[in-house]
Amino acid sequence: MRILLYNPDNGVTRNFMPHLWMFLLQALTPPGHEVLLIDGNAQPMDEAQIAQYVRDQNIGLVGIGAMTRMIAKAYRIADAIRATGVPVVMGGPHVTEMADEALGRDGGPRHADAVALGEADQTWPRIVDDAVRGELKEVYAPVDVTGKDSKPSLKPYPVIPWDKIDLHQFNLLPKIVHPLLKKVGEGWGTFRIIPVESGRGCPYGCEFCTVTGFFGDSIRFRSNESVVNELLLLKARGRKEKGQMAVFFIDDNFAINVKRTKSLLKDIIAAKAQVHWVAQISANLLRDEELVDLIAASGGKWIFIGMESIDPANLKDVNKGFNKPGEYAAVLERLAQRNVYAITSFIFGMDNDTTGVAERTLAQVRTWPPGLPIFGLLTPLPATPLYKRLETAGRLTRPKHWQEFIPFTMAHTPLKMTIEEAHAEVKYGWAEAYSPKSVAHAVDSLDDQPVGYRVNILLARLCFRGIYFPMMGRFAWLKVVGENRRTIFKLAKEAIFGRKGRPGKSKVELAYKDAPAPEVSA
Ligand code: B12
Ligand code: SF4
Repeated sequence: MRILLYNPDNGVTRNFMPHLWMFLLQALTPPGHEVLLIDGNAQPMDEAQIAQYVRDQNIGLVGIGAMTRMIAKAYRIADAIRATGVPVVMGGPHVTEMADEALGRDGGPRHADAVALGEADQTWPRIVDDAVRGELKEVYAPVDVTGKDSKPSLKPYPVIPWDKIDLHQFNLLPKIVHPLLKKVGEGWGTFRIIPVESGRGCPYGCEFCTVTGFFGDSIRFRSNESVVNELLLLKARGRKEKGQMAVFFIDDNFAINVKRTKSLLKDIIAAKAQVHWVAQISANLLRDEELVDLIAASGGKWIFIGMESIDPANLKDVNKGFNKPGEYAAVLERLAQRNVYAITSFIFGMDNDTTGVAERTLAQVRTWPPGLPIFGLLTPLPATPLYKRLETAGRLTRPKHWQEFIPFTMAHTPLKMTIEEAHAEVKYGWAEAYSPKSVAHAVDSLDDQPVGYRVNILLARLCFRGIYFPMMGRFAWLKVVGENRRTIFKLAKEAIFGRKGRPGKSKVELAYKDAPAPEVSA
């Protein structure tokens, strides 16, 4: 049977990396089937086009996965496919919580023939077998033989054949920057970020987060060997294609078990499996100097930190009191000393936020090492404790906000400002943090660093801008380049003609001088 796995586009901007679930389910598909993948972010298709594709390719089963914010698009696509007579199975965090909605059991229209609840590693082969026999059930739940909810172990973990998968749709480099990058160094033909998981689960239970409910609070890890082998495969492919192959460890909290993370990072270094990587780690776990040394030595470049707020009262409200705003600066300095920088994520519209929260936050951000601040609005995702609290308090203004997804728009009333004021705060945050002046400031603050680091922060800033300000088309990119031309020309000049004086080696490079460096340094 030919199976299509489809992930809808997010409707705002191009995703910077493919979705792991598609490659994972492809690897877990029983032999004898052909699995095709379409990521709507890389290959946009409307309902008519996808229906035509399904007919032309003689597809027998379609699997669709989506987060809450893409679910309306996912349902429209599913409806178009089902109209061709091909069955659709849906999975992922949204339909796990809202299975009745997908199956039309809540009084609304039906969008899916079957729904896979939770982690589908073990149920997917069953779904495929049932589809072949034409006996799809409505609901597939991961349960053990006694019927109890069971979470798949990540040992063993399937080999995802990254050396063979067609990745051309995921090259992140716009052609316009190729001349500049060629000057930066060898190996800049392509730049891809590949999702890799080393573990699942987070016990922290922040009020707005789906993860603790979805993956459970029992943390599961892959073996170090399995992760290292995956990195070696990716590294070999990057080298073969003379391109950059970076990794996003998509674990919700990559250092949730610090001892195990250190052991993994040491094994990566020992196996010379370093690639440049990004991971999500909560600030409280970054107090450990040895961990941060190992992050840098194993190729860690960017750490995503869910700071959420600089106000302890807000953090306590959302059950994230383990975040201590007083230590944010020290954490970021500790990383920056090792040339590791942070993606700092903030949420506005929290219950203790008042107008001016964006400027108050930015005033702190400006005193930190340069990074990539991002701003969002508190969003009640289905089945989270936050959703239940706001529903009980009668504060939801759009209880089914996902049915009409509007980017950066609140679905409940904040306590100390209006919805419009909260929207204005997010807009201000993005506009200020990514203004040409702020971009130039971030690049200049790395004046003592090699040009590669400075180009790195420039490109990252320009790309991240696109999370809020749509930058899909060529014109939008040209406009951004035009606005930042001074900084771009300055760096281009530096890359071509060089600069006086070379910065010395950082403390970490000296400490780990015997550790092999990542293949190509950014
Ligand atoms: C990586 C990631 C991203 C990436 C993008 C996605 C990508 N390209 O991978 C980035 C960093 C861009 C991102 C951004 C956002 N993310 Co995000 N992200 C994740 C993260 C950390 C990992 C996803 C992953 O690969 N997991 C591992 C795979 C194996 O798990 P999985 O995707 O759930 O798939 C399994 C099952 O769900 C199931 N399954 C999934 N799909 C399908 C389909 C079929 C047919 C079947 C049978 C089964 C199935 O089988 C898989 C194997 O068991 C998750 C949290 C998490 N741990 O999952 C959050 C998560 C998915 N993100 C979330 C959110 C809210 C966001 C943002 C909206 C945040 C924000 N406020 O801006 C943005 C929006 C992104 C966008 N622009 O569209 C929420 C979604 C909650 C929800 N109800 O939708 C999650 C769960 C985190 C959370 N805090 O709650 N995210
Ligand atoms: S630490 Fe992150 S993954 Fe864990 S519950 Fe909180 S927001 Fe979710």
